[in-house]
Amino acid sequence: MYTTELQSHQDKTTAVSDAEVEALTDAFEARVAADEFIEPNDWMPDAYRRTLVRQMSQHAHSEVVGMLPEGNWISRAPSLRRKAVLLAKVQDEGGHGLYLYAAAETLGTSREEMINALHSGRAKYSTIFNYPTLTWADIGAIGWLVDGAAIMNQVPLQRTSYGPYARAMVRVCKEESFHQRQGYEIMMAMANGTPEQHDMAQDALNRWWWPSLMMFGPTDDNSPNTEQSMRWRIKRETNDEIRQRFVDVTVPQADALGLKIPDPALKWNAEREQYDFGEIDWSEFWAVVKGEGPVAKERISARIDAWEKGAWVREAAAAHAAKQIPVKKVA
Ligand code: BYC
Repeated sequence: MYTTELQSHQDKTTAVSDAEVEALTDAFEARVAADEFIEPNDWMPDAYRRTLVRQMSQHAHSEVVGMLPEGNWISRAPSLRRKAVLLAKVQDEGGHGLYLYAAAETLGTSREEMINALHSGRAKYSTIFNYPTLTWADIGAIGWLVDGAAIMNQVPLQRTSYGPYARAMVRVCKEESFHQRQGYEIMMAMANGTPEQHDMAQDALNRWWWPSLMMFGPTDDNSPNTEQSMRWRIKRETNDEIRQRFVDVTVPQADALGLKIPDPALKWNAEREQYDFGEIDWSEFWAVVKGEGPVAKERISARIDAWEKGAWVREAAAAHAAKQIPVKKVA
């Protein structure tokens, strides 16, 4: 419904003159600069709309594809408690995807278009979900590091300039902080467990540390979208700023666990009051962005399979909705 309303709104805007577009753009920029939220039916430049659809749909896809690495361990969780917690977490991620698809639909793009873009490889999702979960400790590492990185990125997005995205982030952040703590609790149990469990925790940290740092995207000087997105207040902080905060918060947590971050260059910089850290392997990052991650093909085929197997649910929902439309009586 939103989509139709918004498309007709977009069509109307295409009919305005250049001078009117200029005035509308000025008014839009002034509202953004005054920290007002932009709402679905407000006028917005096409490029702002496109940037939001790109980022929000990628974010939604990340939540949904992100269910797969952890879903893989629901049936193998080591206790009923761990199973119930993991099941709830994975369900939350599905919910995050739904809020985000719904928020992106307010920009005039249908969910079907977004999902087709994911399945055909045209849309991206976070690189982090193209790595495999090999042991139970990986579930701890994902909660601690991946959800920890997600919170760092998403807290500033609660103040993003597009109202529906900002509001979706409020609930997402609350749930992510529970996810982060459940992951850290798994890591605490393993790091303080038997020597074998400690080694599993260290091995998971070794494998997830660098991919977690990659979640924040390329460095600012290699990020084509940051400058404009900062100007439009879609992004409130840059990739490097958020990555640095993540490192600064996470290093003491690793120390508390008695685990070692796999970076020989990691060092406290007293002058700058932050940690210096080593160079990310950007060739690995860009290869994974391009779809060459270790389990990228499995992830997409699992999504396509789930979509196809869920066709009957969509058909049943559509048939039920059609029955709700009142039938006109023929005289
Ligand atoms: N992975 O100019 P840049 C979760 C792309 S799920 C893949 O810096 P931007 C969870 C980028 O898209 C939540 N691609 O872009 C779920 C761009 O390509 P396009 C995950 C990446 O948008 C389940 C190009 O590289 N969080 O928490 O200004 C279980 C240049 O980058 C990545 C989000 O989705 C990447 N890591 O900034 C557990 C956050 N990085 O689009 C946990 C929402 C960059 O021009 N997204 N690219 O073709 C954002 O905040 C921003 O989009 C980014 C990138 C910071 C990621």
